[in-house]
Amino acid sequence: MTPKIMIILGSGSDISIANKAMDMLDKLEIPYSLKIASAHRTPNLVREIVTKGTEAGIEVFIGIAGLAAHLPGSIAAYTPRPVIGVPVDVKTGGIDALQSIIQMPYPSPIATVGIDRGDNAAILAAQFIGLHDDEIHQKVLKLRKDYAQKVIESNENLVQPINRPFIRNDFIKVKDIEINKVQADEENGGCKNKDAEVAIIVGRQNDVLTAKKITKLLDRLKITYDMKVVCPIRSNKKFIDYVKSMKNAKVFIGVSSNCSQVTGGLVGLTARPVIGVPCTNENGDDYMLTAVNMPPGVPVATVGINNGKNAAVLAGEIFSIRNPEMVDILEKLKDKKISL
Ligand code: AIR
Repeated sequence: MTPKIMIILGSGSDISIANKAMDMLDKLEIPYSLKIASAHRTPNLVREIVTKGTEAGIEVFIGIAGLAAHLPGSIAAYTPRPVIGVPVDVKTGGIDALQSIIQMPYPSPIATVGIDRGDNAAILAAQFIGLHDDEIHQKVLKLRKDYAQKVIESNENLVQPINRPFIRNDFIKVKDIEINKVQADEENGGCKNKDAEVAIIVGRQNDVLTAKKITKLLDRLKITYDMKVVCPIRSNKKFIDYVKSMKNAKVFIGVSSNCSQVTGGLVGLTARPVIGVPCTNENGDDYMLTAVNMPPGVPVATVGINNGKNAAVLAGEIFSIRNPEMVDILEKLKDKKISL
């Protein structure tokens, strides 16, 4: 049987990060393949593995590499399947690898996760496949519950026994709070098309320009969407109501500057894949690091700064896994771009 996920490492020295991905896939009971091939030392091996893997039925690729980490980008050159990139901290805290992976040009996105986050790459791959495989989606839901349970247990086991003269905790008991139940007005969430395939949430008016790049491309890909400008901090109830009212959406795209609260808020509210588009503010500060470096359990598939178009292409690639028509549309789009 061909596995659905292929992990490719730039070098044997990246194995500890691959182990995090494999541990997670073992936990989720999803078969995978693991290969080592360098984009620079063995480019032809990358091409052969990826081409053969795609032909054999691989649905999602995970590229793990450090330094000038061009591996995920080269994988994307040989497959229409979504590619998840994991930057490895070899030098400069992994920032060199992160930039090499995330800042891909249109129309070749890499769904980038945080530095050394092999575990989140595995979860993201499961989320992608979970869109058309309910058994895997159920496993992702269970995993999210386990992560939440760990927080509850930390409150019990770590905080409760603390005995200090001025600590006062008993007035709120975490174990009495129903953590998985989110209060939301799903009927009046403010969505215009509750059956849209993609929900786009924009944190503030200034980021609408970037969001428009997404909608323009989704129109060309014939993917339905709904879009709302709502800030999770300034209008928290509206944000939650909107996300919950879009519960049928298969993919969420958060367009976020200012600490990336949109993407961060989204992953807490949905188990579906969240694509993050980090934006710049008027001072030119970018929010890429705060979008991509998510903790284990809650990945954000982050694309390059202000690169709304790549977010739309990534959504198309995720949908194309079991949809040959979408593969054709994407191929045409890519060809057009190349013959500029
Ligand atoms: N690498 C390998 N070929 C191209 C790149 N960028 C990366 C590997 C590894 C780092 O270079 O992914 O993270 C160091 O590799 P090595 O083999 O020298 O230990």
